[in-house]
Amino acid sequence: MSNNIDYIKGKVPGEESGIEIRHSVCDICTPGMHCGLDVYVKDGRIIKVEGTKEHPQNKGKLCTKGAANRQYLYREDRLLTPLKRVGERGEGKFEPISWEEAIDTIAEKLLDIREKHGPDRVAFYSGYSKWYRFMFRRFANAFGTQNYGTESSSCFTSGVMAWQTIAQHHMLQDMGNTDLFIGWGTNSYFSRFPMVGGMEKGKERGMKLIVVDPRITPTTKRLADLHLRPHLGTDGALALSIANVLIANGWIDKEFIEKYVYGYEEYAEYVAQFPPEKGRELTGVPAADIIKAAEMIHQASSCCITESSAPMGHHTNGMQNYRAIMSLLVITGNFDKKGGQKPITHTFMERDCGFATREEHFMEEKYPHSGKPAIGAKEHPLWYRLRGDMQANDLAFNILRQDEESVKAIFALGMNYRMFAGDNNYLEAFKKLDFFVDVDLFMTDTAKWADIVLPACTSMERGELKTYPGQFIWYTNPVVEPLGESKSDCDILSLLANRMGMDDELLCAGYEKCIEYIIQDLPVTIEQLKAAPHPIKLQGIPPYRYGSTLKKGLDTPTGKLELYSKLIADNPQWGLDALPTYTPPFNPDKEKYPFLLCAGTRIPNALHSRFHDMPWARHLLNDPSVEMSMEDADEYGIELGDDVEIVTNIGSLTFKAIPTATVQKGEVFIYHGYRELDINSILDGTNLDPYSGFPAYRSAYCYIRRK
Ligand SMILES: Nc1nc2c(c(=O)[nH]1)N[C@H]1C(S)=C(S)[C@@H](COP(=O)(O)OP(=O)(O)OC[C@H]3O[C@@H](n4cnc5c(=O)[nH]c(N)nc54)[C@H](O)[C@@H]3O)O[C@H]1N2
Ligand SMILES: Nc1nc2c(c(=O)[nH]1)N[C@H]1C(S)=C(S)[C@@H](COP(=O)(O)OP(=O)(O)OC[C@H]3O[C@@H](n4cnc5c(=O)[nH]c(N)nc54)[C@H](O)[C@@H]3O)O[C@H]1N2
Ligand SMILES: [Mo]
Repeated sequence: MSNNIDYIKGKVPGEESGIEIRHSVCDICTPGMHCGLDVYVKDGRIIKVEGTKEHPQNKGKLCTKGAANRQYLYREDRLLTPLKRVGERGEGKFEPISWEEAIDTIAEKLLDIREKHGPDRVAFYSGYSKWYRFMFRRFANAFGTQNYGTESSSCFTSGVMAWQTIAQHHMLQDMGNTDLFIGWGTNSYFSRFPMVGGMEKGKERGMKLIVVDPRITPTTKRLADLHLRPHLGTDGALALSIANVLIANGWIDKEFIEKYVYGYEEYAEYVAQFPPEKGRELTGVPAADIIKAAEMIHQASSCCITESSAPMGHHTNGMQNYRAIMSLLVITGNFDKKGGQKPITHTFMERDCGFATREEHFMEEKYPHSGKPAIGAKEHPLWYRLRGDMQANDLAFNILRQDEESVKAIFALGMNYRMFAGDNNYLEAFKKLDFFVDVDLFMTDTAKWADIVLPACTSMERGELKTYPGQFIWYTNPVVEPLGESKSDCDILSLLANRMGMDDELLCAGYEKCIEYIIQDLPVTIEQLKAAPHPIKLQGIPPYRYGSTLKKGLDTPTGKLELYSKLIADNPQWGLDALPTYTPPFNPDKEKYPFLLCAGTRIPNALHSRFHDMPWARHLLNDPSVEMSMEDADEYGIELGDDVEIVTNIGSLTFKAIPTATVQKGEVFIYHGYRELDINSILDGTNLDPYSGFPAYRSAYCYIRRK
């Protein structure tokens, strides 16, 4: 008996303890990770989680957030039943209802709005979670609207759009084979640790590394051969200045340009305005470092640049800066060759895992081409042309206008209104809605505004398809029963599709049938995948052949890589530049607002809105803080822990000061997502990138006051 207790205390799996290890995935961050979990289960409850050694993604490791999966699943505010609002909207008063009543109410309301006002008066929105998106987009489109939008209106897509204007094709770094890797705004130690392994391995085999980051970080200190420190949001000028040196020295691939590139002459003429001294003036990077970077690119036999989802895109000039950066690879011929930037094969959930599925077709099939253009089409025409979906940063304004195009209902999966710059606009917009449904794991500040709240379950309580680079594929099994009456999002969508009588067999048939459709060309079945304890490697898939995309020809308007975008040039009414021109981050009055505010650089123990209320993660950095340079702290008489007020054109908030040698003078850094000190509530929701529609979270402007 005492032995048994010891086995239990020690959490030793086996018959004596009754503890079993089951395998699942962590779905807290993006499908780009989805690390393998060993979940220790006793009597139907999770008692511990560890990283799975055999898993190709994390090989046994877990980050701070992943290690908190048990606490996450059993958070006290987990939703356990469907809820119906009983108080005023936003008051947070609800009573439990049955699933039947919830689904009936939602179906009736949405169908009624569609009949009376048209399908475009309902918006379908997804927060950061992505696992259900392929079904959700199809659901919205089958309902009849293009107004499907996601958190990716602020994340990742700006870079994809930059590549679309250049190559009509999304491109990724071939880091495993490159001679020179440029981590442009990369600190993977905090935001995506599996990439650190790739960089370390590369260094072992002699790969050189340039990191471009205004801050000193573990990545710049431990891995960078050259650290370039531009001011926030000036990366476009830096790239153009490096290009200037490359062109002036003839360090470009003339043959490649002649054969494959459109608009080089116009581009070279523009770039002539950015000699290194001008580059220094605009970015703060010493001219010698700009020249050094160009030399390193010239000396490398191959070069690629990381895909960054946030630091480049979160500026008023974000997409243009991306284009300027990626143009460096175009003029040096580092495209579609070993160690260069590689065209992706679309596998599943925006990932390139080395094989193709039918996910894209599944998502596109029901798109209402003749429907009304999505919200944001007028404000951000390039976004609309390249994405076809709603730009969610325009949604609150659409509702606040209260005209014949204003949305009357939102159906959301995992909405966090605090993610939007100027998020108070959303609170005003919620008040104007006829109907609002939010599906979440927890009773969030957004769910409190809904009329119906539905309880979703986590990845450990459901089964789902997973794919990983290296031709890995898997289908997980639930490791515990869903808590309370919670259900998976895809089951909820399918219930609704049936109740609404949607003309879509696959959605009505449910998640597994949809997946069966998506993987129909692969040499495996769902049953085989479910039976495997870990992801399996698909056999017989031919590897990508470098050069094959160029050989086939590109789908851009000119059939070439476009330094000068023909699509943009042909649409002068958009008022956008066909070249990757540089404009400094918007600041209406530099004397009044001398500081650049970067609101969001990742911290290891938080993920957006989700971890601030979890003591296990929160205690690692308890106070919402503002990091600033030692020089500025001295000048303002600020010491560690002092209260510092951050004042923008919208409002002010007070944070605890962390003076640090890692930050440059004139810049302040604050993490987002805190409910009690929400930086987005004092950012300007109209300060958007005209190309992508992304908010300028990372080059906002402010002044500071010591309290
Ligand atoms: N721990 C943790 N990890 C996360 C997340 C999280 O919330 N917490 N969120 C996930 C999500 S959704 C995303 S999009 C990714 C983002 O992931 P990353 O893009 O890797 O993360 P960041 O820390 O935001 O930015 C990386 C570095 O870019 C620098 N940087 C900021 N602004 C600029 C700029 O204007 N120019 C340049 N050159 N560098 C700049 C920052 O100083 C920082 O060191 O992280 C994902 N991973
Ligand atoms: N100031 C500032 N703002 C930013 C950023 C920044 O850097 N600075 N970054 C931007 C970026 S890059 C991103 S990606 C966004 C973050 O995007 P958000 O959508 O704000 O991300 P989260 O806070 O994680 O919120 C997601 C919600 O989904 C819920 N959820 C989790 N799993 C599931 C599930 O399986 N089903 C359902 N139905 N719900 C689930 C969570 O509980 C949470 O309430 O924020 C953006 N906003
Ligand atoms: Mo993101």
